[in-house]
Amino acid sequence: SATSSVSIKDYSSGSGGQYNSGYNSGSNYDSYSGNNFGSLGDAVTNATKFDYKDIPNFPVSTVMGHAGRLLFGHIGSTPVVCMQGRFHFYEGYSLSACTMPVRLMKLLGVTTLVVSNAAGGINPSYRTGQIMLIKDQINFLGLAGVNPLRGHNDERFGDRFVAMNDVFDPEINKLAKSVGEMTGLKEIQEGVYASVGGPTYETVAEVNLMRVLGVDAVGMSTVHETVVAKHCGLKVFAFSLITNECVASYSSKETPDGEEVLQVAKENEGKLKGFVEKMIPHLAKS
Ligand code: R1P
Repeated sequence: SATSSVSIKDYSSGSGGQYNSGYNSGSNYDSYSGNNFGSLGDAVTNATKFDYKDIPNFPVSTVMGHAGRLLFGHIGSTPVVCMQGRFHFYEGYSLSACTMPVRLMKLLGVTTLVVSNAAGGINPSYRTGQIMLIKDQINFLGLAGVNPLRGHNDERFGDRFVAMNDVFDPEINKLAKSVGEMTGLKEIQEGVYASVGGPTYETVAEVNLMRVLGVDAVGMSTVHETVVAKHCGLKVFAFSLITNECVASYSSKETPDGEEVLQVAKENEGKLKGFVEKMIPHLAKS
């Protein structure tokens, strides 16, 4: 999200650059993948920017808050590729189209993918504005057979079967917690992210089901991106901004809406940018 945060992913490329990006990229790039946090792109210095619509065969962002731009530049001394805007299943794209940029980053030479997202808090102790470092994920679409790796396996990227128990590194999250605290983030959480197809938000019964299942935060992205990143051997660091507290009671008068998500994302962009700027050099080293 522009936010996608700036999802930053790290890429490594053969031609020698060392990038770190919100989405992962090639020559030791870190990449961000973005969502509703467009200003994360401001962390990228001397950025060269390409609108998705000008890149041949690239999908375009159709969701508010996702600018639809690919940035190449640096954070500190680390080369990064940054996606300002990601692609979601509910936009009508297949999961393989949604995750195509992850493979592009791999081909560019990215080594580490940083993924950010806006998520609803399922854990009753979570509050709007908190950051949750992702320690594990539940792939609801995947459990139902809708997986970006379904179909022919392209051996150039990875093996047919993919271990998913070791995607998120506890040591990186430990480091991220201390880096986050140093940059002024309060009450950083660490939890389980689950993705649903969207674009509908969750019913009360679904929220309570997810609580029983051990979900801490829910969204409509990220999980399929980390699947494809793991398949092609990228390191992954992922976090959520809790943009709303999911409604778990029929007596509540609250309802989630996209404007609120964007608003909370905007209010927190500055601190997320500081966090990502501090984390990238550590990720580039690890
Ligand atoms: C819902 O408000 C939107 O915000 C989140 C959800 O997944 C959904 O797309 O976006 P990102 O996951 O792209 O941050």
